[in-house]
Amino acid sequence: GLPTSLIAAASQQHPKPINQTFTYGTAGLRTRADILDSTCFRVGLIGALRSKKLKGKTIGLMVTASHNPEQDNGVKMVDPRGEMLEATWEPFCTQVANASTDEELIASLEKIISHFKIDLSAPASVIVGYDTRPSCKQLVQAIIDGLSALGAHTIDAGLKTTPQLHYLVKCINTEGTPESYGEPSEQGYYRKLAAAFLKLVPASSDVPPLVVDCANGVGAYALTNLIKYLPEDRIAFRPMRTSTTTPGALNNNCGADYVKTNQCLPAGFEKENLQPGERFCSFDGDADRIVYYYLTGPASSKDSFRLLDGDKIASLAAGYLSELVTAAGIELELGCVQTAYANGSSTKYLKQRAPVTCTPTGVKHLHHAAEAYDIGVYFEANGHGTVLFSPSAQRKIKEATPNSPAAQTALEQLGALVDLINQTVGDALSDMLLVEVILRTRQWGPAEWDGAYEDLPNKILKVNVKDRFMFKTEDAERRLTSPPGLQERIDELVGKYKDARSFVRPSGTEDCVRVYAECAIASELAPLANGVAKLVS
Ligand code: 16G
Ligand code: ZN
Repeated sequence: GLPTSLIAAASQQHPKPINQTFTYGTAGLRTRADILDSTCFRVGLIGALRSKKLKGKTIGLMVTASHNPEQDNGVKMVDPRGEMLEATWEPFCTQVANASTDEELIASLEKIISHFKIDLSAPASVIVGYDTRPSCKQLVQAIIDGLSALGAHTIDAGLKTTPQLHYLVKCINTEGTPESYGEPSEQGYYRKLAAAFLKLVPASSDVPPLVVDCANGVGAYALTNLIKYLPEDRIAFRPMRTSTTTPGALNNNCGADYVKTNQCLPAGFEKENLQPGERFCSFDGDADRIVYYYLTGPASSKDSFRLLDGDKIASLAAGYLSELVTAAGIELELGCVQTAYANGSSTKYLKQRAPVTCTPTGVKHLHHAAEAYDIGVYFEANGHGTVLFSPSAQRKIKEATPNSPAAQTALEQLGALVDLINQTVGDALSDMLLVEVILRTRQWGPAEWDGAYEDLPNKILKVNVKDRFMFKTEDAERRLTSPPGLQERIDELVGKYKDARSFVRPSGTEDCVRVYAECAIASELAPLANGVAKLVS
């Protein structure tokens, strides 16, 4: 049975704050860092059980609160194939996190053990990574205390981006098998990405450096390291917002979320002598999201700013990949996956080229839907996304006999792309290299890329409500089923605007409801969005 006295003794060191409730949601468990200690200890316990359930396969725990403020933190679990925790475990995690006494804690663990028929004598192995937040060190110690209480083998991965941790988990579990995903080390990650990139881009070029806003987060470390593996004559970078130890700097007025939400440059960029036509991109705080942007005129003018968000990346990637598949002369179905937040113009553009699925928000939904295709391109508008190649697609790419030199080249490029693109989760570094490959190959600047379609003016508003759990959705979050009558009122309002669309959903990460609105005429956007927000509040 469980070592109950050991667990209780360890739990004394990590008391649960009273009157706090935690929920394992789309971002794992996430809240203010100063109330997260007990939760991290308990996630350590659960992590050990999850690994035991999987007969000692290594699972991952990542400590990060991504794009959220520096004083927040969170922890999420990574399954052995580098994917998000199996959803059936989420409510159990919530229960364990909320147990208010040691007896309740033990009982909630027993419940997991009996529900999932876990053999406690099985080994457990857990790898832990964390971002640059000052609270991480202490929270990681709490996790390790939880893991130790159940005797789990613990690997401290140190400072990592979220996608690097996903990569490591997958590598460890496939090491020495025919499905080996790569060398299970941070160096192995850079080597894999760099080797694939260098296969894909021509030797020399006079492309100006890519300006990278690292959000003052762990992406700054990762980019600095990655650069060592990429000769400057193949790709040059100008890293910005790399102050990872300046208190309060993380995600502050910079980063992918700031740029996407405010649809403007990171604060202060206008003083950086940035030129129209140059490529800029922003990572988020744990480097699993990326958005691009560029200027059409002086940085001081807000009208010069052009955003190339997750939807634009999806359109670029889908267009390029489908051409390669055709050129390679192989039969592979390419499909795209978006959420309701995808700009209507992007959906229209993609639908003319490939099947498109819409899923609820959250990577696990998109990832799962993308697995239905041979090549599944999934992106959230906020810049989280990747491309999945099914096992059979990977086999076809490897084993096909090319019927022309052009087909041979296309097959080689597809093979390199399988390695370049992080197959476990959206990855800012990997996605950045993918975009750079495509732009080089097409000899496009950002304006040519942007030319694919014109975004509809759009806006997301945050609305504070009494109880966000009253808001229930259907049809991939595009329609409300509750509160009763509200959807009809939204429909009526939306009907008054040209090419308008709006939806309302409860946030999975914050205590609020979000309103999305888009329409054809820019001046109508504010009245539409505010009108819907008013109906909601
Ligand atoms: C989480 C999700 C992200 C989603 C966001 C929506 C993962 C790993 N992350 O950060 O994909 O866009 O939540 O937040 O699934 P919201 O529910 O607060 O709008
Ligand atoms: Zn993130």
